Amino acid sequence: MKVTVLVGGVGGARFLQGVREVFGPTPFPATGESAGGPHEVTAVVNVGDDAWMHGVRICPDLDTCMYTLGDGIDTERGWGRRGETFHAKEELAAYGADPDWFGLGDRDLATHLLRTQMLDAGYRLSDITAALSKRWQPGVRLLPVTDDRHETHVLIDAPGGEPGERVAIHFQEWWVRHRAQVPTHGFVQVDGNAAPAPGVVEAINDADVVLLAPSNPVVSVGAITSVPGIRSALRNTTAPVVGISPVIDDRPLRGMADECLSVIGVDTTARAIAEHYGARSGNGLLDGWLVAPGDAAAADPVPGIAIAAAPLLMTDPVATADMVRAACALVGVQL
Ligand code: GDP
Ligand code: FO1
Ligand code: CA
Repeated sequence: MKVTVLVGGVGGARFLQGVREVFGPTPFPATGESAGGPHEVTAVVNVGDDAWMHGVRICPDLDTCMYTLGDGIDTERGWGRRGETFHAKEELAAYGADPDWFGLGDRDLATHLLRTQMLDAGYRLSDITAALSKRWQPGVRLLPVTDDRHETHVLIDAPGGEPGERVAIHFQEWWVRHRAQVPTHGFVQVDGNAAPAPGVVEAINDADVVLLAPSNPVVSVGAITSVPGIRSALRNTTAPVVGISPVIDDRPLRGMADECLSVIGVDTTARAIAEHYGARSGNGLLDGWLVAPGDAAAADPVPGIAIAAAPLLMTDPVATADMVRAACALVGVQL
């Protein structure tokens, strides 16, 4: 079976642990031999968070997926390497180098240095991700949604500006430096001409099921679907598309998804997010939507979207595997 999952960082990575638990590991990078099992899991990963800082390319969601699946993640923080130190960051700050608000770890820096060298040598981000994954053996095919720049910027009130004057800052500056606590008006991608990376559209077209991880609907899933060609692939695939709510009891589990949703005028409820994604039978993306037990969406479903309830806490890969099974069952996919 071919399973394709749209993912962001922490929520996406934890969900992929459950997907791998159900379907077994997919060798990545491919070995050329038929070493894999009967299933192939492909993750289409958000690159909207990516940034250049201190001369290196940082890809937080790709790295969060790679480190989580490769057992190198700091599980407390959810991002970055376990056993991390921050000497390089402190030295940079001592020179007064900007930005000084981003937690660039020493171990993590090795990943960014290698990625940057490979980019300078002309390799594509998708090839580089495969090369870095040789070390981490994630057991899931990790594909950046695009090899092109597709960074999310955030429209905020211009600091010290005239009333109504706005500036766009990088998503990382908004998220990490301002903790999303500044008057915010919208999200934009820096380049409208990004193309899907090789294999991404095929992974959606040829899938037996497409899963939208319980990732941030705006700056993770939304940034993925804003790459030209992705929305139409999702709308046209013969595979059912099923999403898992990142909201339980009208609250995101961690992170600031509620801040992102309120900027685009969507309530932090599972039903409002399903409505935002929309039904594939209309103009939207979903055939099915998995919500937490007792969620009001189960009693008041969105027309065209099948809804079921299941425990949605990703406490460990085994519990998460049950979520994956429930999502597949909801859209009639037999495992
Ligand atoms: P980020 O890129 O690191 O922000 O991570 P993602 O976009 O992949 O996922 C963030 C979302 O994951 C948040 O909106 C959380 O609500 C959601 N999330 C985190 N843990 C859980 C969980 O255990 N269950 C569910 N259903 N959602 C979760
Ligand atoms: N998130 C933070 O809140 N503070 C940080 O200093 C920080 C550093 C960082 C370094 C590498 C990396 O891969 C991720 C990092 N993150 C940090 C997470 C990153 O900002 C993510 O993009 C957000 O969590 C949203 O997905
Ligand atoms: Ca992210």
